[in-house]
Amino acid sequence: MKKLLSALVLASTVGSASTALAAERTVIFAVDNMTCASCPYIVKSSMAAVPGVAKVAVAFEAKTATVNFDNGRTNAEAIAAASANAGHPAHLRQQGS
Ligand SMILES: [Cu+2]
Repeated sequence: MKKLLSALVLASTVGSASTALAAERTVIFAVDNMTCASCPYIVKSSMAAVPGVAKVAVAFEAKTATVNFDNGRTNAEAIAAASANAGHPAHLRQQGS
């Protein structure tokens, strides 16, 4: 678990530094099945594993995931599918710029 957490921290740090030139996009998903404290980590790691995803912030109480991604490399559907495959279907709630 410790290893997973540091990998996530590393992934978000590297991601946010490299998005300056990308067609960056932020969306908010409502995430299903957020039943325990481990769920945010599962959702975060599954979404962050999608190539093109730069940053994932999961809010356990709100049951939402805010995702930054490169619009040219992936899309909201692919990110939602990755979360669904991990047992947490995600529904697009809000589309940012
Ligand atoms: Cu859980």
